[in-house]
Amino acid sequence: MKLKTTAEHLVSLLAAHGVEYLFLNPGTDTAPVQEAVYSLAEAGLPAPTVLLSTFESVSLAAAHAYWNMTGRPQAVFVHVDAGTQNLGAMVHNVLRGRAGVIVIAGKTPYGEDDGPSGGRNRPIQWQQDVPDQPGIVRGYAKWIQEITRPEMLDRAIGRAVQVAASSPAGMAYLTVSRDVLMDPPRLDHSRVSGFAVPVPAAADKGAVTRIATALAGAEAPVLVTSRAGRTAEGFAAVEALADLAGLPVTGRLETGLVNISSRHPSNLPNQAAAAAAISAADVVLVVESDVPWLPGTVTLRADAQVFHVDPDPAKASMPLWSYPVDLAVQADGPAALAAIAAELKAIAGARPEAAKRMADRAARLRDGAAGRPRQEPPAGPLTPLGVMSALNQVIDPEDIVIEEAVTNAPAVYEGLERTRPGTLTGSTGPGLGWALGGSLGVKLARPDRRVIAVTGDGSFLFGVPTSALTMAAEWETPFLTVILNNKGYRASRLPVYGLFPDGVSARRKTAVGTRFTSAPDYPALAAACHARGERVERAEDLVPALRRALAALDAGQAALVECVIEQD
Ligand SMILES: Cc1ncc(C[n+]2csc(CCOP(=O)(O)OP(=O)(O)O)c2C)c(N)n1
Ligand SMILES: [Mg+2]
Repeated sequence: MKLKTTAEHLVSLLAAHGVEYLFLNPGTDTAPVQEAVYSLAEAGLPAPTVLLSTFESVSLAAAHAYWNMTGRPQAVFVHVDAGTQNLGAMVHNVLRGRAGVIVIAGKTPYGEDDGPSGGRNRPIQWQQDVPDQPGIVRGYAKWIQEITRPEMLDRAIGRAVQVAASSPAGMAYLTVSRDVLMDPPRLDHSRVSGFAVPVPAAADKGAVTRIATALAGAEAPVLVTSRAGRTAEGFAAVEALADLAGLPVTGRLETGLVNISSRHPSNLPNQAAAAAAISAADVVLVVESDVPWLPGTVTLRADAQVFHVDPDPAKASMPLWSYPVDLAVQADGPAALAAIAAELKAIAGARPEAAKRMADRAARLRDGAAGRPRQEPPAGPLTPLGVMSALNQVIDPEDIVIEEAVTNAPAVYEGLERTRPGTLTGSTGPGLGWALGGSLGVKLARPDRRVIAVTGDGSFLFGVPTSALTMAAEWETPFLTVILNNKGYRASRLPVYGLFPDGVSARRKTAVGTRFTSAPDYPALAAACHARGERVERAEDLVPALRRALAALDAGQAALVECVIEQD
């Protein structure tokens, strides 16, 4: 088949660059793309699978989660400026989560004709002509390009994939107008090769030696990481270094990933333990963490040495970032950890006293390990930790949990067993409403696994649940949502008490704008969207309810379990 339109060329190029999914919310701008998908299919030519998105933020979270699972960027097609605006806070999560994603937005046509060239023929196409459509995402996108001519398309798509996937990964934002999409394609010099994604940087040899030497000589070192476990190799490298150096590991401050098994003796299960370990440390190794500790909870030792390894240790996207760092190393975290472990092994081989010190530390960690999470009473009112105990009883080690539990995130980290890489993921960003779309993306990437979102009730509502659950049915990507329903925004109430301990709100034991007095009937909402829903109020009822929900998942239906929790 000879390609007829630039839209056909666009869709072909996405497939040629390995984009498997095109999350599409169509509008007048996308007609050539919609036609291209069918025409390529009829000609037997490859195209990404198109999945209908009924809300843009949900599909962007899905693409972000797909990246978390695979390291492969997917494409989200949105309708001009309005669709771009509906990407909402998920754009921020992509930035902070360093997720490689491609967003393509239509742009209103340049031409003013009513003919076949795709020009303007509806009033909205003048209204859509805004001065700075990419400005909507400018503070967050890694790279922005407007496709103004058919002959630039191959480079625009090649660059988009290349830039999105290169470390630190991020969003490539493209705009393309309907009349350009209708133009005949320029295939004469079109190429898909030569857009190499840079190999992640290895750490400088001298820096690796300095860090390994410091760890070998340290009295109380600690490893702080938020993302080193993002790959199976990184997870293995964290555990290998922890075993070798007898290092406590903290990676629990930012919402996110499992970096070390919750059963590993080095795992620091909560923020208090993390803050204590960092305050006591003479060597602090920070690997891929944006917020290694809260200054208000940690006082570094005067003699502490801080090493910082990150693909972007300068944190250029954060105007104020002033953690004290003695040696900053620009490198891929997982690779650097493996190199540090290899160097440390060599040092241990050459210096028996260092080997003994590290082995003693590892033994002390094993002796002092908290062991399995605290078990909650099996009956009575539900508590967040009780929900985790119940989940531990019913989910498999390979099931994948998405965490958006906000003030109950510590209960997830402390109470939920996650022992394998990639089995806990999240937005690692500040925009709530990620978990439902994220679950869709995880399920697409890992169709063989069960996917379980643990969310606050507020976060569930931010996730556009009617769209997300409908999309789960449409895409055949069922997931289970466990709502920790404390009837509102606890995270927005506690700071009022914190800043005004003797204030009116604290005295009234409530704060404006934080209580849901007319919350939805969550199981009914689920039922309206093809999902199985259940409400649970007592601990003894939760395990059977979760089992019923998981059975629905196994039968291909999304499920929701609302856990009613009384919290201040
Ligand atoms: C998109 C977005 N809007 C608003 C906020 C501010 N915010 C942070 S936490 C929170 C409340 C979350 O409520 P819920 O998920 O029920 O968790 P809880 O605080 O009850 O633990 C809000 C509104 C945000 N982070 N993201
Ligand atoms: Mg809540």
